[in-house]
Amino acid sequence: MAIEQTYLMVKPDGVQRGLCGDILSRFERKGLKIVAMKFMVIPKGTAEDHYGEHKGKGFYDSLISYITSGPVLAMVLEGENAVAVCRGMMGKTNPQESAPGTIRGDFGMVTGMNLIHGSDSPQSAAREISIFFKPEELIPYRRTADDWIYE
Ligand code: DAT
Ligand code: MG
Repeated sequence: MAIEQTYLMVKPDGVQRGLCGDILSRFERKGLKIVAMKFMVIPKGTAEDHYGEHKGKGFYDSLISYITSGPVLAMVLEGENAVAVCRGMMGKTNPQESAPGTIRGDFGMVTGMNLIHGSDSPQSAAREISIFFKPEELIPYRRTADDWIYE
């Protein structure tokens, strides 16, 4: 299985509720490796670029206003099959349909406040990483714990 990078962000509700640590620790304990991280308020144009696939949908304006309403914790995580692994840990888009044990299933109540974003494919991941991070902000390093996470 290929090593992938994926773009994750704790959305403004997750930051405001003090859940950055809980959410990040789930990914760390799972075995994902932190490659980049940034605490930022997303400029409107960047949000429109990131969520371009949803332009024209009924929830688009409120989505842009929510995602730019306060700081987010943006990050790139790496691991085997990282895109699908992280999506599974996030749960379904609607937290009420997300299984217990997932981030949205454990912490969220409504779709418009679902705490976390994660890329939905390796292609989306590459696109989203390039929106939020410069190439030199992705830090390559050997993590000794990988010897005890992967066979
Ligand atoms: P996901 O975040 O699970 O990848 P998505 O890409 O379909 O979901 O949508 C992006 C975000 O837009 C989602 O996290 C919350 C919001 N959203 C999606 N569908 C919605 C809907 N039907 N009503 C309100 N907000 C919605
Ligand atoms: Mg999506």
